[in-house]
Amino acid sequence: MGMNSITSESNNDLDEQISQLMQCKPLSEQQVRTLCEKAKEILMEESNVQPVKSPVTICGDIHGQFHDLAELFRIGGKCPDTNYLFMGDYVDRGYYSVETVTLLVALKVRYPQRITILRGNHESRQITQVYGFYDECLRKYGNANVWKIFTDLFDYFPLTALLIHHDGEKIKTKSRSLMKADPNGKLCRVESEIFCLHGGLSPSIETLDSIRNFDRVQEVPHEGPMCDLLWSDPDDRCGWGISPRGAGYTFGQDISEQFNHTNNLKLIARAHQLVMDGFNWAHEQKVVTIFSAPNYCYRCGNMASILEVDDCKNHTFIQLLGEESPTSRVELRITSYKVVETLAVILVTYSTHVLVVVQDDSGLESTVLPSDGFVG
Ligand SMILES: [Mn+2]
Repeated sequence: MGMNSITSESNNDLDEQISQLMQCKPLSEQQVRTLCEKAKEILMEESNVQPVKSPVTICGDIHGQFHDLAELFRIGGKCPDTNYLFMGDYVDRGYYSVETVTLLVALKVRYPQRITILRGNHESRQITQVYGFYDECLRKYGNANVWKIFTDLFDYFPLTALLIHHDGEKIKTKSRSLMKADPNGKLCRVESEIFCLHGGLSPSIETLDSIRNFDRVQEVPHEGPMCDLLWSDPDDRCGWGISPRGAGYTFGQDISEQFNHTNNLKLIARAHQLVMDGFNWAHEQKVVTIFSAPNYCYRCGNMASILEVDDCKNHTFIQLLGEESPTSRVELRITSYKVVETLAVILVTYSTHVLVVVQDDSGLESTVLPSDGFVG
């Protein structure tokens, strides 16, 4: 008896709720309330720059397209067998914001170390009243309570994540011998690699530390650094520009290069923009956009993608077609960027919805950690 039996009982309940949600059946208001109370406890302990270990699969906008999210899990692997990092915009636009966001929050509560859910600009009281989540809650629950519960929870979602190379026990084992050779243990440090967030950079933010320092538990403001992280977009023009969205900024390659250099980053991974292939490189591969809602709004005809980052820092884009995509194309779209001869293009045909997996070297893999030389 005691803690263990309570925990396993609550896990049983959660497992039942997750399998109900997987069938696209919403929870009751009381279940949502209890779930979100637990989620708040977990999320409030996370950082504004939440550390995430590889291997992990990075996903962009979902926007209430529940059946496409279910397909994403079928192709990408179930949580917790696969670790996930979602970069926001779970709600609005699609018909199943309630089921989508409830499932992701339930997975977060059940497997807090296996899934990270960042905040997007749609995880906001103001935006969800315009673009669908509020109305959907009214329709499905008969009142706005569930909308209130979720939008209160959104204030606790972390704003960004830092994907760190995970060498776990290898490093620990190695560090003993390394400590002899190098008492400072410099070779054992964890390397920062990929900075993940929904929108983009801010003229008020130079370092990751400045992000760590502000109080994120509030509605997304109309301006300022927190707003910019959720609203900004990369642009072909240099410097900062006024965003046509009316919030955030556009930022050029010079800005991305400076930010990555200052913070020892290889790549900024972000979501927020519809891209037809599901992913899109910018700024000479300093920035990548990942969008995970195929056939966005059930009519855009775009592919979706997710990015798998493995232990060895290989990164692989998996492209997905929506279940309701107007296209039935099964042609191979090999969107390779500087695919190098040492890496195979992996072809995957799990279902009619999947086209191609491209193994893309593009610099990341060529970065070798000092510790790599000691493997084996
Ligand atoms: Mn967005």
